[in-house]
Amino acid sequence: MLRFFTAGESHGRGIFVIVDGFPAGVRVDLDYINHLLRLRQGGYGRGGRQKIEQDEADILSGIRNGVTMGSPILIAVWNRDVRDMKASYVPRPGHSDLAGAFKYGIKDTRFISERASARETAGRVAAGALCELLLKNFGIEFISFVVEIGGVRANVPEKFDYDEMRRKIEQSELYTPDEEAEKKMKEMIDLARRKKDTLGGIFEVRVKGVPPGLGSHSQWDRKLDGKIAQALMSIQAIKGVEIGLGFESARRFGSQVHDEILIENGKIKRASNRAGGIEGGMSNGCEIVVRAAMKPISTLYSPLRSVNLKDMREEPALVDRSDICAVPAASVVGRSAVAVEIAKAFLEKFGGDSLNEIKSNYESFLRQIEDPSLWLE
Ligand code: EPS
Repeated sequence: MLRFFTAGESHGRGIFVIVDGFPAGVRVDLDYINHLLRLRQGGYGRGGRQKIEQDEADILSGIRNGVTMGSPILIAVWNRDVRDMKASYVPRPGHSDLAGAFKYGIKDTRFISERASARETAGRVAAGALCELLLKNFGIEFISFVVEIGGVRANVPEKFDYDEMRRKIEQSELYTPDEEAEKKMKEMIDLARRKKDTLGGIFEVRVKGVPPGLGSHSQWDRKLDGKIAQALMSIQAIKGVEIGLGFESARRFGSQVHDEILIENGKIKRASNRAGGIEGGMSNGCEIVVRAAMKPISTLYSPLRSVNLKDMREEPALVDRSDICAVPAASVVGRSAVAVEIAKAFLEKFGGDSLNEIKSNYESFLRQIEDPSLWLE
């Protein structure tokens, strides 16, 4: 079973991730991991912290001669801004501060926020990058981009070439393919900065090359859409997830929602992909399309009303260095979260201890699905 855990605090020594159950024999491209880590740090609207940090994966175990060993992989992303943050007693509305203070009976909210900080997502991106490297061996590719910031929507083509799209997104300061929308989004972020406010938005993750049959219809906790939703909802500041048409499917007739099944050159095809690649909790062979909504960052330079937990008097919330908008960064984290879930489901279906074993299981499954004469009747 593939799983991962992170450890570390925002201003502690670093962020650490242990990836356990990762198969042996996968070549690890460190530049690929570091590229995604640096993408996570970027995006217009990020705060001062990212000028200090230069996130890089320091692989401490599980890899020999550039190849995974099948043993736990420990990766450290060392922090540069290491310091003992001064105590803070005034919780920020929207942050973990007050809920954590109640939960632990602690007035100094740093005990909570140091761990709750989205800096932790550096570990998730390292884990996701490893999973992407595994899945590349099977032609599975990931991409993510920003589709909305502060109410400004990007125009995104339904179908696109992943390499071309990746180039476009990585050239954009907001990781969005629509240049016109990008200008307006930047204006909204500038406005938020002037107003000492923050902004959220929506990102999309797509996955191509996923074979049908990942996940399961048979039990609630094995459904692929449920697992992806949980992984995305667990990312700091994410408030909503949709798959395929998502909420829009609730507004349409069934005939405008479901994807017709056709036969083309003897092969099964779908007329559309409104389901976003998942039906009945299983991948159906179409591209996976997922979106997540991020709320605005909760540290405001013009703070909201709050209460000082030391003297129990009203006082404006803590003002700390923060981001105006971190939706581009969240799009990279979301992509990683989806990569981990697809890798887990992939290994559950084709699992083995080594890449070669997984390959032979995968190829035998492909032979089966391509030849319906082999199916039970
Ligand atoms: C983050 C680092 C943090 C914040 C952000 C994410 O750095 P600092 O707190 O030192 O400015 O920029 O964390 C939050 C938004 C939060 O609410 O905690 C990072 O590396 O992603």
